[in-house]
Amino acid sequence: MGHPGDTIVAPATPPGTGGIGVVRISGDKAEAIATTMLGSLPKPRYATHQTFRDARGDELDSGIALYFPAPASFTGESVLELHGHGGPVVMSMLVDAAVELGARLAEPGEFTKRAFLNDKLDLAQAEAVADLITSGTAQAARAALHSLTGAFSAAVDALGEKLVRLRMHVEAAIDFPEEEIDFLNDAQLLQRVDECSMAFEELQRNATIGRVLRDGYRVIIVGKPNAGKSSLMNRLSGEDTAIVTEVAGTTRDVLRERIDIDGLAVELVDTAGLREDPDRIEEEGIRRARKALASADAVLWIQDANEPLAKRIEEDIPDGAEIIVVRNKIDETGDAPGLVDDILYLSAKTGAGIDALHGRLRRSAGYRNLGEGAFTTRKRHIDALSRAAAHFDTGRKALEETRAGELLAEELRLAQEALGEITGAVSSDDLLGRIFSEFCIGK
Ligand SMILES: Nc1nc2c(ncn2[C@@H]2O[C@H](COP(=O)(O)OP(=O)(O)OP(=O)(O)O)[C@@H](O)[C@H]2O)c(=O)[nH]1
Ligand SMILES: [Mg+2]
Repeated sequence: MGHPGDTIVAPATPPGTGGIGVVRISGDKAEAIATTMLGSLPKPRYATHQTFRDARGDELDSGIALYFPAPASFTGESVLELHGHGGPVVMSMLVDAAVELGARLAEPGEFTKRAFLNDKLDLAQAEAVADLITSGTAQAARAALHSLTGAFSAAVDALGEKLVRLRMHVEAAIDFPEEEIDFLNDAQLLQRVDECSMAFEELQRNATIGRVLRDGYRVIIVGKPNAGKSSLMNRLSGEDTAIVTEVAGTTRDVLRERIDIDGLAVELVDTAGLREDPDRIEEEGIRRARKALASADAVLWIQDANEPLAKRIEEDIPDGAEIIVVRNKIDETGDAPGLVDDILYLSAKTGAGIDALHGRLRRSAGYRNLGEGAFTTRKRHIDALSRAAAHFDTGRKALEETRAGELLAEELRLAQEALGEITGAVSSDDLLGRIFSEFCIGK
């Protein structure tokens, strides 16, 4: 990454032709570049129609110029936006002119990074900028926007706040035993512990849904050769992506397809049939199938309904991934389509029972619980949150089992640190400041 003092420039609109193309310049030199390229500095935050010129005064384009003096801009630095005609040549001439005047080409994400460094956005919000831009469904876009406007960060901060209060309480008990109050037996303390527990659970639940909104719900189709895995993949995606034959062992690689079930983004993965005596190629396919399984949110375990019901899957299914048993080929057996005793009866061939499968997938994705307030999250956030929760649980046990206040305080500190990684916000001076101002200890 470059020096933060640099002035950076880049097209803000995608490459190619379009009605309008925007070049954005951010940094100390934005003002001087604006003055040279426009002839005068535009009134801040007003759209001004102007001719864009290079350092020698040659005309490059004309359009709307917008100037945002620091710190009231996206990056927190002075920003100049040139809205010109959207052609690649015009764009590169504008960028070259800015470079000639002392700017350098921006690195990927550098505008947003600067916004973070200048406290315009926290880390989770900065990530949401990218998630909003790349969102695959309208639902995901709305959720990313909520993260961008701080809904997720606020939830993380609210949990962090609860942890801080609990820790202040515990540390007071440790540091000032002469206060004659048994803090560790205090009903208020135990209540705070419970509140934190519940807040962790709720945030973890919502964050998991948020991860699915962003990445899509990963559904892995597994089963014996010829059960109809590839047929189901094609039926669900409406495409003929996977080869279907009556030969057992047709699929030998992992096939992925993105589908949209009423706004729920699903990444569907077809795999090689799992069996005992595969040939060399199939063996590699099975190895890949097992690897794909490790990242599953849900597993569709396809069985041929002509065969007896198998009840135990031998593969390793990751924690938390739901197994949905599917009995396929009911057009041959005459079973009724739909969900019976949590087993899904369908026919990939005729499409009977596919609606029920959609509903079942939405249910296991927790999709029906998505309120207006849903936000997007990333694996990084989920991981940090799980680490924070693990520290909290360890601390809680230490309190419950051995009344070990010191251990609880230390685990709470580690939990906060892990949470702070999400928004990029933790500082222990900050914590000390709060302890003394709120508790007035040492008066
Ligand atoms: N009657 C009937 N046949 C089906 C159905 N689904 C799949 N088949 C047939 O079953 C055979 C195997 O289907 P595939 O989709 O290739 O099965 P697969 O599980 O992907 O098989 P491998 O890739 O070899 O592991 C083909 O001949 C399909 O036409 C169904 O719902 N009804
Ligand atoms: Mg197949």
